[in-house]
Amino acid sequence: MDPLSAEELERAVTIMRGAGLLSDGVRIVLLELAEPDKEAVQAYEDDSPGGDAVDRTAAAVLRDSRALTTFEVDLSLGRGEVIEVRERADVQPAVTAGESAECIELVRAHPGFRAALAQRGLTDPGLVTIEAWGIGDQVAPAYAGRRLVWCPCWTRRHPGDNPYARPLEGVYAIVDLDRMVVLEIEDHGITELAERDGNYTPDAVGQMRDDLKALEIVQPDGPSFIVDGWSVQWQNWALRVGFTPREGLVLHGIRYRDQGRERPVLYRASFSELFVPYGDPSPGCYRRNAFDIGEHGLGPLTNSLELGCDCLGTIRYFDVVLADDAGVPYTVRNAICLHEEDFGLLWKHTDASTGEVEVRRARRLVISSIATADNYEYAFYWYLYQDGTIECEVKLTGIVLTGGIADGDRPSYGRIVAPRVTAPNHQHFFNVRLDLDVDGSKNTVSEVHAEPAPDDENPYGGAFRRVATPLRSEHDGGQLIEPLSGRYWRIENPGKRNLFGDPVAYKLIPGGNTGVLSVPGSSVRRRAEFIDKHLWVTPYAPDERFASGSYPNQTSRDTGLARWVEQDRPIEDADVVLWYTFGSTHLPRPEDWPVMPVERIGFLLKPDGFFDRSPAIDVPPSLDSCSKSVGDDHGCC
Ligand SMILES: [Cu+2]
Repeated sequence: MDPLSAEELERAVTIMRGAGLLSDGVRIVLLELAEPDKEAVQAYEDDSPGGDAVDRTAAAVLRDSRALTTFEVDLSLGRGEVIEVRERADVQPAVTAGESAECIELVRAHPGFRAALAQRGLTDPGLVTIEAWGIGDQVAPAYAGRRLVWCPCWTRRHPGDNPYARPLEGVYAIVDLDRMVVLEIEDHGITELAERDGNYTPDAVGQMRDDLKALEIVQPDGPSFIVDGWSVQWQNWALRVGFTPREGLVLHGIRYRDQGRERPVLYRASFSELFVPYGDPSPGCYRRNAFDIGEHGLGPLTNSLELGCDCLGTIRYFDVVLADDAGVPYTVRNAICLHEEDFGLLWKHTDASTGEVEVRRARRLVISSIATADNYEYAFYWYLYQDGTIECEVKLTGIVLTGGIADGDRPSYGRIVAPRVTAPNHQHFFNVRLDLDVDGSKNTVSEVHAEPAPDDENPYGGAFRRVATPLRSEHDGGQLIEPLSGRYWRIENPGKRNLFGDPVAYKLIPGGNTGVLSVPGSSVRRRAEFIDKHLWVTPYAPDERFASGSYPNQTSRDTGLARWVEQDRPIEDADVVLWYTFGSTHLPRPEDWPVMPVERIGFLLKPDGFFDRSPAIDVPPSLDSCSKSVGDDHGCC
């Protein structure tokens, strides 16, 4: 499960070159480990072969810009040969970083674009920020079948200025990436440029507040985790950290050691899509519907994290290696951060009769990675807790996307965040693929909520009960949140019983979430059907990895979850995969400018009869000798 190393990436490129697959005009869109099939992994673990070499295989997606087609390649690194090549003439793979960079310079040099700049009094195209966005399916018929992006832009006065403070409202380029030509410069008329800089560095902000005292995280005995290669142990948890160019951070084989036995919980967890539709019908916004994972991939967007800034305390970083679209490996240093955090209270009770107090502090293991998608930052966090809980959280920050607006106008579909600068309404939808194996692969998912007892059992009117309904096939698996009834989903193993004779289980508890605001039949809804439901449940299938299908770029219809579940396959007592969609409706605020303080959303996986009692009961009391009481004479603890 280890991500491909630099040597393996180079070897994969050599194999493909040797097979004549990398002729001029061919770009490597994706090159990653082809993970061994789940059954093979479980058989390998069961056999404990003691270090027998397993053939490492890789998968690549190639775009041939001359033949105008796409190839999927499977290759064996061990045997040094191509296993299979499949032509996919029906898809547009993700846009590579190389294509984006070339396209942006092409637009910058284009005479029509320079003329549009000149009309706005701009003489230095070098100061213009240009972005290459997936165009979706809202394109002129003349462009059908072409590999396209569209390019909005902004300008700055100095190279160090906030790149989004001066939108060039109304000027958009459309580029054919295969032929690498500008097809069109759209010019919807001049909107006066914003005056203010919107800069946010300490220099630009000026006086920094001066009343913050040092707050240091000290772990004099080192961290409580053990790392061996990509495998991690912490408290009773064990897992493998992974990373793919498309999904970014991936977690494998999460297990919990319970009374000497390692019990599986989650076979694989990953972000399968991140979709951001904008809710403004203006020429600068109606095409802004970004599939950040499917159209670009999180890998190339991943930050090199900085010690003491992004992550505080005793940190173990993981570097990752990716290949650019020419097949040259490059390293993202400190791409994944592993550390522990104090998390306040774990449990407490004061015995009122004796005054005896037992209190425990909570610690959590944090595994995180941060991606910059143009203006926005997405920080992805997985937390493991001492009480058996797994939490997934996304922190959204960065710069809200901006458009220009004339003095005196008020935006109908956004908010003014600075003079002549508007931030349009939008939604962020994340889909997390959770291949749960709760104490084994055969699991059943139930919808659970609470409701008042029936009248004949409810003489005092206050009785309420838990109602659980098993989801039997994929059609049942399509579920929405229902906060008022406390709906959650229970993933149980019918073959494993707890002390009380009940099937052991975990439950998926929704956190902040939202519904969809674009109307049925719209481009947004057709292309991203996975946002129609908060939960989807499918039987495990190795090639079903992405909620919006393998190739959402330029689709007219979602080819992922919504199509797969049409089979209505059985999901009871099966190796199930849960796909949880959670979103945030972002109606921007002036306080989001110039850089947005983090917004948090996520969900929990909590044991629900998985253990026979609280697994956190054996956490020892702590006495932190560094803590001190100030402002009075009372000591601590
Ligand atoms: Cu937002």
